[in-house]
Amino acid sequence: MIPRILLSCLLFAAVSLPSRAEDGHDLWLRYRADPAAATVSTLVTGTGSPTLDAAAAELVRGLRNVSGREPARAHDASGAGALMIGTPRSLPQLATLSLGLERAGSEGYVIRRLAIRGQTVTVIAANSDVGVLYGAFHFLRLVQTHQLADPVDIASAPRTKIRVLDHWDNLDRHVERGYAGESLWDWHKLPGWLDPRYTDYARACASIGINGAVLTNVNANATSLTPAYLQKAAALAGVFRPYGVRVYLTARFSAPIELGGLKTADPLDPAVRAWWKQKIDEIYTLIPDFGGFLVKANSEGQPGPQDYRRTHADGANMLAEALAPHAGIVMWRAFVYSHETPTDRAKQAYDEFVPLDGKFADNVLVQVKNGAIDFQPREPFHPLFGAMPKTPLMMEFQITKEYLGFATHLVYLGTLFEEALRSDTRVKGVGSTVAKVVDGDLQGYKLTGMAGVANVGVDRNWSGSHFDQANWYAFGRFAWDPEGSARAFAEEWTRLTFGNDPKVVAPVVAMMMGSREAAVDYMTPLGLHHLMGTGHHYGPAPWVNDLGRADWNPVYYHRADAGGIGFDRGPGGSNATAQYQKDVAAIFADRRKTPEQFLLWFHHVPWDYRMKSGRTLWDELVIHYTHGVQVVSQMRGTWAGLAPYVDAERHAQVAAFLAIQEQEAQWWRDACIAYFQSISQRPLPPGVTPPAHPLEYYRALAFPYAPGRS
Ligand code: GCW
Repeated sequence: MIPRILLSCLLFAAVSLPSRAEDGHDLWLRYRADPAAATVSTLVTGTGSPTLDAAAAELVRGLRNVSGREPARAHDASGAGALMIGTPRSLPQLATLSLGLERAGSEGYVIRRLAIRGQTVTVIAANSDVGVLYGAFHFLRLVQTHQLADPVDIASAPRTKIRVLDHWDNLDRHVERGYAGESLWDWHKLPGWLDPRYTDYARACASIGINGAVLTNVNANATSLTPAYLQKAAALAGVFRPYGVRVYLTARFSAPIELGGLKTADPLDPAVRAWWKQKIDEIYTLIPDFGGFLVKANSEGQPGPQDYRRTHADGANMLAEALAPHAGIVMWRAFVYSHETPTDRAKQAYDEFVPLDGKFADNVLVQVKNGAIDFQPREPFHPLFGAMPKTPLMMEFQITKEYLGFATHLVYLGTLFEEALRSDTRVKGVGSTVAKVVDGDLQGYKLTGMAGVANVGVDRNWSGSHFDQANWYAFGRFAWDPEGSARAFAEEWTRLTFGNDPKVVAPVVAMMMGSREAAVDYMTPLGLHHLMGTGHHYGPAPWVNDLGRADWNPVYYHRADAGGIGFDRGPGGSNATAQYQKDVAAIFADRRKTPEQFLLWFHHVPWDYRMKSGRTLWDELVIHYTHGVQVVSQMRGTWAGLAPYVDAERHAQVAAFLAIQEQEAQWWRDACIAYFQSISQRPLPPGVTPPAHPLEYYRALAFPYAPGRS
């Protein structure tokens, strides 16, 4: 028998040792003990609701862990250091205070510190329960990042209404373009088993303002609309509901045929319309707050209204009409390109959708990728932004790094999001940014939204790597505020994830801020795009020229020949530049005015063309490729120097991943230089190391089991 004294020693050791593994599972909601953080003596709450209770529970959990002391609970402000949370309805005392609650709008919050009966109290107030929840998470962020300095008077309201994660998750749990393990949704065990991760997922989403999850892949499977699967989706909706996260599904356009036994899915056919109406009514009996549908139609083999010579608007409006009585919406994707259309793929979405402006029902948003090709490391902004004033366009970003090194490369996407959102469409003069299109400010959209293709899976750290969590985080923060700052979000995330020590924060933020430019350099510098391996999109394959459709081949995009390299999209070429507002078009159409980062996107340029640096294009290309690798080597060095300040577990994984990234960056650089040199026939600039292997070596590499395949 263990002596009692020893037992209590053991118990003490068990509770006092750092028992929480630093495996990344806690995301940015780590709530580690911090003697320097602000404390709360009493948490004051009024009448509860599932959402208000979730807010209170999160505050108790966070404050208890950070300060080591559980706040007392009360229903009336009492004593200094109290924290009151609620809406004027749940906590009537709040109605008597001058909080400026109109600033919070319907979903935002106010955080104020003020004196009540001579005692200083802090208030988190909102006009809705979910606003209180968002305020609670923001308060915890302020506590953990030491930003609660007096006076406190913060008001924040989301600038977009629909802030969703799009999960490209299949019912067999394979995640298309997913690099973080299988799908979180354990369809087979739903609805009976509710994995606690579902709650943690909802907490993470709510903490950054995400209010919707599209559960299923846009390459849709009609089975997700069968009664059995709707029950499963309803179970998830039940878990997410207190956190303000609504469930959406993808609608396979041919479902009336596949599930309903109809002969057609023609959106103007009365029987088809009746089928969808009945299906949608059925969904709402199970999920009363169902958000609606996301639809990929007539794109990459998906069925759609054009199969029946109907338009995208006909298809979207059919679903919208049935969803409208339930306040549901349709997010209809503009990612379309057709092999029957011989024009430049970059032009096709604009050509198809602009004529439909004004033809969509009020509860339809058209979801547009940030660029006109496909989530490349860098693309100019999509010309649809600004071009459809009568149709709400929502932004679609890709958080999962299909084209940016999968899970292992450290590539912070905040700067990509920021670059896209700050792009100036000029449709209403200078300052008509994409952010202002998306948040409705510019063209008066009533519905607004932002979608991010999710990067989460069952991996212990959710996103496949510690730093990939930052991309989920930054997406949510930008969806809340499209004019937010990538640097500010990187700093917040770093403090929440690795602590407030300036010795860590400054170098980590610097690494993050430079990381995406490095990836552009070692993969696709100067406007190059779509050079990746076939199918899995892993690694470089600029030589590929034998795929079924011209626009699946990298050679279609880079067009390198003895004379030069790049895709002529100016007036003498595909004239895609004409799809932009005229001042923007004039810049992109002129190779001297085009920013060099987009040069080869818009122009076919001679190898000996003089760049702004004075170097030839060929030399500049090689220098960019080389520089990208150098930056990754520097990131490795920086990270190695952080070993004393970061826990061993996370430090080791990031270090290992950076080593992989360095090798793969070198591979990208070497393979691309070897290939382009075989065409340019130019020597490398002096002092530049030649590729490690001959071109044939790179061409022969094969990766049949690369993850995330479609
Ligand atoms: O980027 C491409 C991906 C496909 C994806 C498609 C889309 C879901 O390679 O995997 O399909 O875009 O966005 O629809």
